[in-house]
Amino acid sequence: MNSFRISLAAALFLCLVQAACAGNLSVKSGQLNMTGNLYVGASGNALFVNTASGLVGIGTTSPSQRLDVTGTVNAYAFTVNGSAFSTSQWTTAGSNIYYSSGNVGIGTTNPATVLHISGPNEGTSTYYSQLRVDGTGAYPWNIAGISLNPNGAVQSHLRFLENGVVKFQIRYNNGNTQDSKLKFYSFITGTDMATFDATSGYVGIGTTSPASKLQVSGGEVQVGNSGASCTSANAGAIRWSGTHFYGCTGSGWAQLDSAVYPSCGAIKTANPSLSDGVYTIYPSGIAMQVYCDMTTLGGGWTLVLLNSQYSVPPKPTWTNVTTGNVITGTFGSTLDSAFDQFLGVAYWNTLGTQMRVEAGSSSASISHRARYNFTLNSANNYALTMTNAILDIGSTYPGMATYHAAGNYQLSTFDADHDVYSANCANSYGNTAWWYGACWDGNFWGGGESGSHQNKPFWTGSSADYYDWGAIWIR
Ligand SMILES: [Ca+2]
Repeated sequence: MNSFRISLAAALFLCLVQAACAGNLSVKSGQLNMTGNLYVGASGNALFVNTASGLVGIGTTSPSQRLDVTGTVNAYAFTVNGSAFSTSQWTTAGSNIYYSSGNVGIGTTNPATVLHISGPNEGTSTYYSQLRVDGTGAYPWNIAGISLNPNGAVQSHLRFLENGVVKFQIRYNNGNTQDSKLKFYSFITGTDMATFDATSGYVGIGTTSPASKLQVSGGEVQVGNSGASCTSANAGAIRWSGTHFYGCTGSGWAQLDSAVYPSCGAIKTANPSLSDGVYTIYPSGIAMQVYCDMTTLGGGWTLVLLNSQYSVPPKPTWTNVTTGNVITGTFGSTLDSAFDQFLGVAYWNTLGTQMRVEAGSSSASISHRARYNFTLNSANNYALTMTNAILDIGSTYPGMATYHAAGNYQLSTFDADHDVYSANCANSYGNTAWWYGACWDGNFWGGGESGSHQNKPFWTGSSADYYDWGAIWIR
């Protein structure tokens, strides 16, 4: 079959005038007939008709469909087999579209839920992969929100997953149980960890049935300190500050717990205006009554040893002299002729770093007073170290420092001989406890009840330098 590549007008002219195409193109009964292909346009593709196959091309001379258009088609409408043409699975309903026969994936080809978003939807770390809901227009339409609306009054929830595994859930109602509670459920522990009762407004932590505005079960409530002032606005607030609880009364912070101080010095620091007397301290966490000198040399002195009655001195066992508080007589606020005391040496280092040693005819009439920095070495049977001497009253230093501490002698009791004497010095001196060497020079228990020495505190030596009253303090 021959083909012509001419313009339509030229073909018609040739046929009509020269009958040159009589075999391929003819006009019969007003109808133009062509047996070859039709090429229109300079390139022959403005319109192409393959008369053998019936395929029509626009913009192409190689149509593969009944109508093949290389370019854009503009039309009012298309129909397919008589129905409106559509390539979308979305269905149009008025101005709405919907899809109800499967899941929709955004960023995933395998949506696991009705709507499944995967990947960085904004492509930046600012937005991560998140569902964003904007509110537009004026109030109330500018409110952005997400509504969870289960079928009936059953559970609705937000779930938090880790690599596809559910870890945590915030849910309203519990499965099909309509309890009107918002619960914070952990899939890790399998429990509801916190509950907000939407009916009562009560909040429970560790309980799903809070009986108060806030109930915490199975654990502690820990509070801190913001430093806020206490006013009527925050009356009832509780805080922990330093080592104590405080409650806001509306006008100030009041301490709620009883004071717990390790020493008279700590009490003095917290309460500078207190006077001398008996106080309770907690040198090892256990309550212990001691006498505190709150005035001398700035106050804050804990009495650890007193010989004021020289009749029946304390005779502590080793256990008592280390962790006890041995008292003879009547302990109280009177320091003269009332009681003798030997507070356990295990506490001495916790009471302070300075030792004050003094002796005289009474607490009001001191003849000697010396101060030292001191330590007791518990690993060496509480051997005594006294340094940095300060003489406040008198002109001599106590034998306690010049002999017993200087010799680094250990503490001995009648049942624990740590002295350097062949026998036990404590047995020789009324079963009293002291840092005996062989045996003493300035022993605050004197001869004990042995009768060979005064049963009084000796400042130095063992002959004449004794007094009716002697005390050791620590700050
Ligand atoms: Ca001995």
